[in-house]
Amino acid sequence: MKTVYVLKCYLTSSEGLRAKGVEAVVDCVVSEVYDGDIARIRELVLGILGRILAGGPGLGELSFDSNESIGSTHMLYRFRYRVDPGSEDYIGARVVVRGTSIVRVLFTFPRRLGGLISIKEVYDPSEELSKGGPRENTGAPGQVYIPGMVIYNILGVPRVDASGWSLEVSGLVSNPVKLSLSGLYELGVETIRTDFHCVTGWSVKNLEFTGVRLSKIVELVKPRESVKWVYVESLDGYTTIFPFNEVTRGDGLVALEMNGKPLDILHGYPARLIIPSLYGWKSAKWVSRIMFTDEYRDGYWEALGYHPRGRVDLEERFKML
Ligand SMILES: Nc1nc2c(c(=O)[nH]1)N[C@H]1C(S)=C(S)[C@@H](COP(=O)(O)O)O[C@H]1N2
Ligand SMILES: [Mo]
Repeated sequence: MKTVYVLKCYLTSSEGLRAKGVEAVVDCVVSEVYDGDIARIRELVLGILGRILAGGPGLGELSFDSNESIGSTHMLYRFRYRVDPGSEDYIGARVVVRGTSIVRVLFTFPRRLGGLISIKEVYDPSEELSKGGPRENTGAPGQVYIPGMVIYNILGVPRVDASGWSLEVSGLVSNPVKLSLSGLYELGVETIRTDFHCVTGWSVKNLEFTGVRLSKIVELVKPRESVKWVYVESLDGYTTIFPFNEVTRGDGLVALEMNGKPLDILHGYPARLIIPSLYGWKSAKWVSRIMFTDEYRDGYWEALGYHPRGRVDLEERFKML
């Protein structure tokens, strides 16, 4: 048996994952050649489990769950590991393949198995983000254009009462605000036409969104010098994060309308983010809170290995470090 080369493992989680029964995620960076032999993936998953579980892997059972492509460059394989084959509890394993390399293996732990984790280190995005300057004219590498947006609601569609809803904008700012729907309109709305790109590989051309520019909201709340990140929370418990400078230089929107009509509930009514330069998971629907902060923390998909920034032009699908 070949020895497993694990570069590093991180411990993480998010509110939304907890709501789905995942208490913690262990995210391991690996660098392994993959020649298409699924046995190699199984061997690797078991090998890493042996390293990260306090007390070793034991005599559990690893079973294949599903796989799919992520863009034209990546594959994602999902497995389950039952520590005790007699129990329903399992550790989920997500294996990220990029071209001919296995680059990441992530493990999701339910609460009852959280005690088995021996990893404590947390991910630091700063090195990763030192790459990549101004926007590249590369288009959307690895994407396929389709006629309309695929609707996602990983945590369900929340019940929304727009009259009671407000968007809190807070954190390290001198003027925190709570904006109602009419309050947002009073700030002044603009209409943009943009392509939209989901990290799984689909894109839609030329969509029309109307809303308040994020740069306008920045002017209003006045973030402190130390702000580096924008952390976003939604009514359904969804969270995401992106660098502050993507907001100040970009064309991001708190969108209230799509094609001249209020957003459909399925597309995030009453308000969602639209950040055209970043993959779609950063464009949180049913947004309820925008927090300016100096500290990085994983949102829902970031905790499952997705990139802290997610720039489309640089094809930042998964974390690399
Ligand atoms: N609250 C919430 N926002 C979300 C998601 C979600 O599941 N819940 N999915 C994200 C992903 S992965 C994508 S690609 C886009 C899809 O937007 P749509 O559902 O309006 O097509 O929404 C993003 N925002
Ligand atoms: Mo997505």
